[in-house]
Amino acid sequence: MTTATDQQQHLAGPLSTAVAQLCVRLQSQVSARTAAGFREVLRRLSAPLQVAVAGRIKSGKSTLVNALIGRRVAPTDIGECTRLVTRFQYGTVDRVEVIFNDGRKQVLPFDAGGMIPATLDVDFDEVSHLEAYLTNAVLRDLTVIDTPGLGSLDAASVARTELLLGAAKPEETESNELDDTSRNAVAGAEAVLYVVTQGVRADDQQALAAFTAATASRDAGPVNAIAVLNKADTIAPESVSGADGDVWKAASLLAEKQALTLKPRVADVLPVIGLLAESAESGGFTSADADALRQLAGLDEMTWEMMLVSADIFTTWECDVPSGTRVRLLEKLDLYGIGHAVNALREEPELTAGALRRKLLDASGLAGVRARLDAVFRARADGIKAAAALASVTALAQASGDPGERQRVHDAIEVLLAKPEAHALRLLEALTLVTSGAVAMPEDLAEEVLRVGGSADIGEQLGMKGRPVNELVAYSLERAGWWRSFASFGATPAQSRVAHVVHRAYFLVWQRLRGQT
Ligand SMILES: Nc1nc2c(ncn2[C@@H]2O[C@H](COP(=O)(O)OP(=O)(O)OP(=O)(O)O)[C@@H](O)[C@H]2O)c(=O)[nH]1
Ligand SMILES: [Mg+2]
Repeated sequence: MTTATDQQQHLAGPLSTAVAQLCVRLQSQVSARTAAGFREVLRRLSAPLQVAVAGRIKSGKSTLVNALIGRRVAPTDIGECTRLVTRFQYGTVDRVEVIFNDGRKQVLPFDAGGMIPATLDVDFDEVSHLEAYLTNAVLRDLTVIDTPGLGSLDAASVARTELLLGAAKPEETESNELDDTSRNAVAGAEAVLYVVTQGVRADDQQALAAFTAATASRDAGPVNAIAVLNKADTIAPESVSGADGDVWKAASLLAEKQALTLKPRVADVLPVIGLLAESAESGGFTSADADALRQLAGLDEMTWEMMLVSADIFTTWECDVPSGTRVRLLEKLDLYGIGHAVNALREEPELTAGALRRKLLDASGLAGVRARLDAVFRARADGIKAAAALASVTALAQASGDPGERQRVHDAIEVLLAKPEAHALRLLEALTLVTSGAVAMPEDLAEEVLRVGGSADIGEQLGMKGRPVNELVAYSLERAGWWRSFASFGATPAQSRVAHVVHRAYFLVWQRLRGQT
C-alpha cells in the first residue's frame, strides 16, 4: 500500500502533494475500480515529467531524443523500431525491455554500438512498446518518449501510439485492475516537444492536432507544448527573404512564421540542428573526425567551395581525405556542420577536438531548446503534473457509474481549488482550454491567457519584464478589472469561466506586488 509520505519524497512540489493527498484521502470513499485509477494517478504524480517527442515521420525526432539524453541510443533513419513508441526513463542499470500487448516483457540486448537494435527478433505485431532504463542524469527529472512519425502512419500505428503515450502499465498493478476507460483517463503525455521541419505542411498540422486530440481532449490534463524547427541546416537561405544568405537567420525567420501557424498550440518555435546536437552531445564526434576536418581545412579555397556544393561532390571529389571518412563526416555533421567546422578551424587552427565539438554544439541551437525545456517544463513540472493528475481524477470519477461517488470527488476537488495556493492549477486548466481550442478566444486575448498562465515570473506574466514595480502594480490592477468585466459582459459562458480565472490571476499578482512595495 502506498502512503502519502512515500509519495511525497518524489513529488514535484506543493501542488502535486496537495493532489496526492486528495487521492489518498478519497481512496477509501470510492469503488475499487476508481481506487485503482487513483493509485495509477499517484504513481504518475511521483514519476518524472513525461515529455513526448512528436512530429511528422523522419523529422528527426529520435536524433533529437539522443541529443537531449546525451547518448546515441534511439535508432534513427531505418528499421522497424523507429515505428515503436520508446519510453526513456531513469534507471540504475542500462536496460531495454520489449513490452508485449499481453503485458509480457522481454529484455532486449543493446546492439554493438550501445544502441537499441533497429530490428526485433520477435513478432512485431505483438509488441506494444519499448521501455528503456538508462543511467543518464537528465532522465532523473524527465521521462522522454520517442514516438513514430504521426503524420504518415497507418491508422493502427497511430492508434497504438496514441494509446501508449504515457499509458505504460505500472509494474505493481495487475493488468486487469485498470480497465480501458481508466487507463485512458490517466494516459497522455504531460508535455510535448513538437518537431517540425521547413514549411509546416497540412499533414504536419494534422499530426499536431491528432496528437493534441489524443492527449488533451481525453481529459488527461493539460498538454504543454514547445516546438522546434529541426534540420535548420538544410534550409536554403536564398529561399527566405531577409535572411542575407545566412542559414541561421533564415531558420529563425522561418521559425517565427511557423509559430504563427501553430498558435495557440505552441507559444513559439525554436530553430535547431538535431544532427549536430546529437553528434556533439553523444560522443559521436571523435578526435579522428576533428583530424579529418583539419585536413579539409587545409584545402585551397576553390576546391573547398566546389566540394561543399553537394553531398555527392563532397564524397566523390578527388582529395587526400579518404572517401569513407568523408561519408562518415557527412553522416555525423552534414554539409552545413562540416562547413561550419572547417571555417572555425581556418579562423583558429589551434582548436582542439574538444573545443571544436563545443563550437558544433553551440551551432546546433540545443542550448536554446534545453533552456526552453527548463523554463516551460521543468520549472513548472509541479503545476503541470498536478493539473494533469486532477484532470485524471475528474475523468475517473466521471467514468464511475455512481453519482454519490462522483459528487464526493467533485466536492473534494472544489475544496482543494478554492485555496489561493491552488489557483495556479485553475490557471493551467484555463490555459489548456484555450490552447487546445476547447474555448475559443479572440487572438489577442488567447495570447494574453498564454502569457499569464505560461510563466511563474511576474514580469513575464505581465509582458513587462524589467519594468519598475509601480508600473506592474498599475497594469495588473487594470487588467484584473478588465477581465472581470469581460467575464460579466460580452463573453460566452465558457469564455467567462476562463475570464474569471485570468481576473483572479491578475488580482493575485497585484496582491503579491503590493506586498513588495
Ligand atoms: N541535415 C540534418 N539531418 C538530420 C537532422 N536531424 C536528423 N537528421 C537526419 O534525418 C533522418 C531521420 O532522423 P530520425 O531521427 O530517425 O527521424 P525520426 O523523426 O525519428 O524518424 P521516424 O521515427 O522514422 O519518424 C536521419 O538520417 C537523421 O540523420 C538535422 O538537424 N540535420
Ligand atoms: Mg524515430
